[in-house]
Amino acid sequence: MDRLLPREHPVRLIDETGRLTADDEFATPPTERLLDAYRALVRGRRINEQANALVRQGRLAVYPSSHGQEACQVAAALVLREGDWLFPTYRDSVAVITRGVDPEEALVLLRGDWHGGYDPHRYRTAPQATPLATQLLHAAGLAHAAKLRGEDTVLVAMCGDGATSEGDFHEALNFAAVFHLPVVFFVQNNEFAISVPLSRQTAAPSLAHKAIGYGMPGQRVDGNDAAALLAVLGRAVENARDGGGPSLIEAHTYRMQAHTNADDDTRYRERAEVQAWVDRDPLLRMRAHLTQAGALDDETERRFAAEAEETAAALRDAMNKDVRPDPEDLFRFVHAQRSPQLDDQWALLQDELSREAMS
Ligand SMILES: Cc1ncc(C[n+]2csc(CCOP(=O)(O)OP(=O)(O)O)c2C)c(N)n1
Ligand SMILES: [Mg+2]
Repeated sequence: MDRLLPREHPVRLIDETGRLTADDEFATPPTERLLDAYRALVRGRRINEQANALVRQGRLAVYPSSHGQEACQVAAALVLREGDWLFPTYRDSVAVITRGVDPEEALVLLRGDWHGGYDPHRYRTAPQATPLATQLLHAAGLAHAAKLRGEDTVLVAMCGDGATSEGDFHEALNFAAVFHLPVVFFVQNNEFAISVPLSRQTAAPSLAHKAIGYGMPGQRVDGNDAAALLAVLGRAVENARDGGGPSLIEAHTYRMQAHTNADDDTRYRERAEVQAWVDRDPLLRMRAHLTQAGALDDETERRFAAEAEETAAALRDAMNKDVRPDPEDLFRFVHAQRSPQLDDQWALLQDELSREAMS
């Protein structure tokens, strides 16, 4: 039974100064892989900055930033194979983009488009869920289907600390455990659900401790250590692929910015607390490690920065285009046949459009 319990301290492979810390159970991923992760971290950070700027310019309606959580974001995507599935939340745009979705396609929803901008089947990435924990049930359902079909598919289903209080979280984990499904439930514990701190969310010793109650293994990992995340998530994914069933991974990280631009976090947390996490920045930690290891020179650093800048510029150009949404699209793709109520609304819209055309 002990094998289902998480460790007392989160798994960590690189400390805050960039030095390796030996671990009996988890090996540090090869330097090449860490370099890939660093490249994705640099791009992810730049995307977060650009999206925040686009909100201030009125080009995006809202952006839930993953600034400070980029190690979780890139690791969740990098541990999956092409045929696997990712189930992200509204905060996981960087994970979606690291998975291969074009940044414009990932963010277009936040500009006010009426639907998600990418094809979930093409990228094997579900739409980013806003209703908390619903995506965990969808993931369990898809995993069940894949298992019945004998497919070699593993799923990473993401959620926040707050989402673990939802009934859907319980149902998804219970179902996945009973049916022994290949799902890795990945909780980014960033200490807050909007203004509600973790201490008001659970009385459990940790969120990963919940796993034993479902009969699956739980593990805790330093959420700002990309190497540890790749090792722990990677092991959980391969275990699921080998028929080992689901697991629950809790990453300990921190939401460095407000919940979204619509939130004022100075009303519920001290600046000193936020400041303390600056030293634990996942990007700086990986940079320090790779530099100490002699794997990152100025030239590579410049190349990564230039790539990230290109991504940001493309995103800016795309979002600065004025689009005129077609209101008739609202009726086109949801129902094959319109209900009488929708017929009435359609008539109302046609009336408005014809009057607008005349004016
Ligand atoms: C079912 C449901 N209830 C309430 C909300 C409103 N809401 C949006 S985000 C949020 C906080 C979620 O916190 P957490 O799960 O920790 O994720 P984080 O935003 O920190 O990434 C809440 C309560 C929602 N989106 N869905
Ligand atoms: Mg949270």
